[in-house]
Amino acid sequence: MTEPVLKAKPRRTAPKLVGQVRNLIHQRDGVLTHDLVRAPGEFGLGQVPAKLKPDATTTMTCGFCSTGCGLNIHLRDGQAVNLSPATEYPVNLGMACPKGWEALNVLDAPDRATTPLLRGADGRLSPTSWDTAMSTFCDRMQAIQRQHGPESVAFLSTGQMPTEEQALLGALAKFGMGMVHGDGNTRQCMATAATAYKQSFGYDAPPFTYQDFEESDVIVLVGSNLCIAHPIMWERVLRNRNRPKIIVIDPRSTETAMAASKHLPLKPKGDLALFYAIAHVLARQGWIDRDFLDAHTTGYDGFAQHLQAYAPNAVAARTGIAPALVEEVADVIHRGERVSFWWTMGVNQSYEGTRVAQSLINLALMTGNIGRPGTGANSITGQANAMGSRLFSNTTCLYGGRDFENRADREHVAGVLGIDGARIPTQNSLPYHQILERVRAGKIRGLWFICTNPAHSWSQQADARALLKSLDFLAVQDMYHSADTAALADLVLPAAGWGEKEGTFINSERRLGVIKKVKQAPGEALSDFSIFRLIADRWGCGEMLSEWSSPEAAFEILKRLSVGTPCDFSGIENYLHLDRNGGIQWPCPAPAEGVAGQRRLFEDGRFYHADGRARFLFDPPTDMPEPPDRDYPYLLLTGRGTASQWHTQTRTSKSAVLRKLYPAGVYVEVNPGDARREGVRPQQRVWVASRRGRVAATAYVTPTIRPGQLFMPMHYPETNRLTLSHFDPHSHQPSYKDCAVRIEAIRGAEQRSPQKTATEAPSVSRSTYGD
Ligand SMILES: Nc1nc2c(c(=O)[nH]1)N[C@H]1C(S)=C(S)[C@@H](COP(=O)(O)OP(=O)(O)OC[C@H]3O[C@@H](n4cnc5c(=O)[nH]c(N)nc54)[C@H](O)[C@@H]3O)O[C@H]1N2
Ligand SMILES: Nc1nc2c(c(=O)[nH]1)N[C@H]1C(S)=C(S)[C@@H](COP(=O)(O)OP(=O)(O)OC[C@H]3O[C@@H](n4cnc5c(=O)[nH]c(N)nc54)[C@H](O)[C@@H]3O)O[C@H]1N2
Ligand code: SF4
Ligand SMILES: [Mo]
Repeated sequence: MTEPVLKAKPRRTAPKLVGQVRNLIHQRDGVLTHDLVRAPGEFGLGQVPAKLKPDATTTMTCGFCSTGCGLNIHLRDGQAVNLSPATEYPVNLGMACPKGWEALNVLDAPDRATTPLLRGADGRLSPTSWDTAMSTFCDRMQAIQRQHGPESVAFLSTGQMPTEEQALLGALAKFGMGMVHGDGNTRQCMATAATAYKQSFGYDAPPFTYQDFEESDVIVLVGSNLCIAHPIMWERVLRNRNRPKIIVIDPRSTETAMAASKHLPLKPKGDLALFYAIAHVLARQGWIDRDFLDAHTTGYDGFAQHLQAYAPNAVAARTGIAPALVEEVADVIHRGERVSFWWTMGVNQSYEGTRVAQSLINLALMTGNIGRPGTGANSITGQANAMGSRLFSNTTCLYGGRDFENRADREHVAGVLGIDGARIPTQNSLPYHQILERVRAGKIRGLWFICTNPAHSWSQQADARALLKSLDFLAVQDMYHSADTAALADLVLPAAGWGEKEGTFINSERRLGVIKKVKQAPGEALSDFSIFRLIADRWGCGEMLSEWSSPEAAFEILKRLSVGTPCDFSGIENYLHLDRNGGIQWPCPAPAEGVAGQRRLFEDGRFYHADGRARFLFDPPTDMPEPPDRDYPYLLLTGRGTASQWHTQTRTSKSAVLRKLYPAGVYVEVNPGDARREGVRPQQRVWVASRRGRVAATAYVTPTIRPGQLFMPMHYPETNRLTLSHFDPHSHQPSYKDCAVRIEAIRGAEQRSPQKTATEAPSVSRSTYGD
């Protein structure tokens, strides 16, 4: 875990050269030798480096992706010294990806925020006390509200904090501080799946359990690069003993596509037409489950009518998939006994993503592939606690999937919390992009970002940054003062990260898992939970939130809030209960006895709409708002680059090990034919330009990208300078994976400036804007 020492220095005390040489050759002791000594680790760990031998271990959930692997933390004197994947944890069964292995190391970094930072009259951020930070935060936010009304300040949070912190923030901001608008980075990520499920099933409920990866005989992966984005879920696929047919639907020949039985390299955004065409064949052949449709769904007949226009040959131009291949895939789905459909950002991040997600839900419903082992219409979540934020952050819904605009829901929540119902806003929050539009209109003037880094991750960066800079007050709560958004802030609040605080996460299969404090946060950094409590006290609403005294106390409140909703987890006694069971999936109503370790939803065919039936929802495909044209002839795809990079890289760039596993600077993948035509050689520096900006990148010439398309990973700040801000009309999720660009080789001096190596560039998340 610690960085290997590569060179052993000869002892300076050696008196003579000959002694030094002898020592060099025969040295039996030294830094390196010490580092290599191993010892029985005990606690079932096998051998471990002797100097990291633990005196205790504890298990907690990983803090990066939504897989939610269990990690065994090795402790010495109560502090984490090392970790290894937990063999008994039902999610990962002893496996972890590079990020999990390095999770502790990214906590120690020179750019950790260790004190609050306040922008002074000189325009610079300087350290300040918590006391000043709190009074500044409250005074400035309150002054804006006094002048411009309660709706003039808003917050934007995250799927990467424990549910307890998300929920306390939701109560503080909306019931305490009087904010109406608050959204999160979950909008960039999961809003489409959440909306699709709500409309189709009546509740935001991914139905699967990871065991389904092992039980299917047909696995359809849509817009999901599981091998690098969810490597341990992919490992679960590899454990499947049914020799499953794996069908990958992705414009690129991704790592996952290469490992599939069949890859459909569809034209970007050809999904809706393709899934309607597959459904058309199923309907035409009578390959449907009539009994299931009659008993458990509504709207199939209208859907069947809609499908008539989507014969495979009628949509081939739009999908780029030969009709025979569509027939073949329909046949595979028909023959499969346990067919599961999985999707991730290739679906969610689309201007028509909600309907695409529902076109997959429709396929599962019409073939009766739901509620049985190895089946389902399954959205894979992204961030460690995306599911917690979807249900309990008080952003897109009132706690537990309730509705701000429903009086009974508000009164219920007020009753559970023992607060005055009038404190609960009567309207839903604006979605993220409309909050930014209100900033543009001068109506929102104070913003508070918590655990998200939009100055890198939001689309159309020049515009996004201009909006952030136009604010009267920008507060950023982050682990690292170097985070791109923190660098623009008026006030930076230093936060403890994963491993430095307590709480629970909800993973992709609805499993609640615990995280624990196994390390001291650096300097004066505080857990987000403590920061929210400090703000509550200073704002004057501490009393109202007095029951939220600790994460575990907040967990008790959440249990009460979950009662009466599909995600009822009031049967979970406490953190220890989660710990003993390797996490517990919702629902888990009280009493918990008899609740199985692995569960999927809808086994009884009852969905969450009042009539118990799932809905068929559909619309015709719409046109891409910015298709390639003469000036910008390529379509830019974006997404994850490697298993070792996390989002805006504030965390993963801090690990020397991870830095060796990915390219240091931004690159663009170009098809060999296109490269030839554009005169671009492998590794050459190129300009990639869209209508919104131009960035320099290194060309990776590769046949994994189709002609006419380019791919850039989202982990580099350059990528979102090119993307176009446009959104799904139902979910308001950004469509990050389609905009028109052009590419040209850089000529002259700049071409010769070599790319820095990974180790020379410790932080790629730093902006190169020069602002
Ligand atoms: N290593 C690593 N793992 C991660 C993350 C990370 O940053 N790094 N982030 C986590 C998070 S928050 C998320 S949301 C997930 C994302 O996980 P994924 O969604 O699997 O990752 P992406 O690469 O964004 O997108 C998946 C694929 O969509 C394809 N795609 C683009 N356009 C289309 C289209 O029109 N149709 C179809 N069918 N496919 C298309 C892209 O080519 C890409 O291969 O990963 C999680 N895991
Ligand atoms: N072009 C393009 N853009 C994309 C995507 C894409 O595919 N293409 N994907 C989108 C998706 S799916 C997502 S999820 C977003 C992710 O976008 P972001 O949320 O902006 O990305 P992160 O780098 O995860 O930012 C998290 C921030 O929180 C900080 N942090 C970490 N832990 C803690 C904590 O415990 N407390 C506090 N206070 N701070 C903490 C980190 O240092 C970091 O600055 O990006 C989106 N942007
Ligand atoms: S797969 Fe996800 S949860 Fe598992 S170790 Fe890797 S980052 Fe952590
Ligand atoms: Mo995400």
